[in-house]
Amino acid sequence: MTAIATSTTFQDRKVALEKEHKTLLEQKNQPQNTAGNGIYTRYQNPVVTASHIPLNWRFDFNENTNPFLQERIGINAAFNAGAMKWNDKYLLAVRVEGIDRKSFFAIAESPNGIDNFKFWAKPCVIPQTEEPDTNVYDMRLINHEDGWVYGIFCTERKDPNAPKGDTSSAVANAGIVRTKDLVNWERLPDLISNTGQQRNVVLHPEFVNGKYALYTRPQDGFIDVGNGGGIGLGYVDDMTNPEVKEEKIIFSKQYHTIYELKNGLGPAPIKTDKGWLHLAHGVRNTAAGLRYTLYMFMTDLNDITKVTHVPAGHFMGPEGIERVGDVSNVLFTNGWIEDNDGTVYIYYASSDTRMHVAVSSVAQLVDYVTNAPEDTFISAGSVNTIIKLIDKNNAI
Ligand code: M1P
Repeated sequence: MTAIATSTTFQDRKVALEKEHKTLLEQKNQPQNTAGNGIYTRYQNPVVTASHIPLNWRFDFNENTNPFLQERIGINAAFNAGAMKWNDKYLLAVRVEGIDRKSFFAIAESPNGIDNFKFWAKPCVIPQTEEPDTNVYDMRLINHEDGWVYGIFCTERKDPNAPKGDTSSAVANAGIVRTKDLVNWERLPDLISNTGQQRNVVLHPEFVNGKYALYTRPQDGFIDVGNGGGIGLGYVDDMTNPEVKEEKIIFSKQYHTIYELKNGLGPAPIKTDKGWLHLAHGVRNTAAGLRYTLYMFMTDLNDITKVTHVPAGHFMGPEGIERVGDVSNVLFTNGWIEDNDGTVYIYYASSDTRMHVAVSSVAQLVDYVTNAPEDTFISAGSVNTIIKLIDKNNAI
């Protein structure tokens, strides 16, 4: 009797699991049904979640060794994905986080950029340096003009100088891999810099005066900025010896802004006629904890250290279900794709839990960045900016 009941359970569960998974993966995504802000359109469904992870990564499908068809390996979240178009497909290098807290990378592919994301057969195998990474996350994919696709990610290891009993403190740095096929990854040495911890390091897609240009985010700890902070820029002669000797801060954190506590670059910038479009995140502290929003700015085509335009405030902030997750009130991005027709797919994660897409275009983003008013840094200035717009509208 027991054997029959178990067998029925196994088969029924298998059919139900596969059906549920297929339905989720093949669910069509639609734009949100609102007039919106004219800058971008959010889509209704998250594009990748923990439930999108293939069933054979999680379940042992051998009835003899798993008679109850239990989930043997749990996945907690799928978020903070790098992105690129590759062989006409839209790829995300997703940060997949297991219930064991370890993050790793896996490629999910969609035919249209907005739905039907399916993971490749296996997660990415990232070779180790002499000192293994305890945790890896937030890969930026950069198709560099040298012909390699680079993956720059954060590698964390336990802080060797943490006081006895401190089992949380980590040292963060930029890990670097490169590939020609997104399957075989060559590990290069970690970034060498003299400015403390590094997260949110991004490679500029073009050479600058024959050198590789790296956007950095130097600071002493996760929250403690110490002598660092801000989005920095440094140069490297050779990515196989990635030493940044000097970093210039090109975008500082600033009092009473959405990047008051810290900031960091998102994906590699997009080149436009007007300048380099940048998407970044800014963090401020609140009574409810840290709030992460996305903002944009533009740098000069001929001098990438020069910020030419910065609209005031956030470009996207957490809304609806985006506000809730493992680390609530967080939007984070490290991937976008500029399509051949100028469409821009903005991939963003909410609350360190799931991935979403918003769709815009280079024309819309350039219009936004160059025409939305800049911050005046005081309330009276904000009022003045609004009154100017009212007067302009009244004069029509
Ligand atoms: O939890 C929010 C984010 O915190 C970090 O970002 P930052 O270093 O800019 O504060 C990262 O760990 C990121 O992965 C995470 O989403």
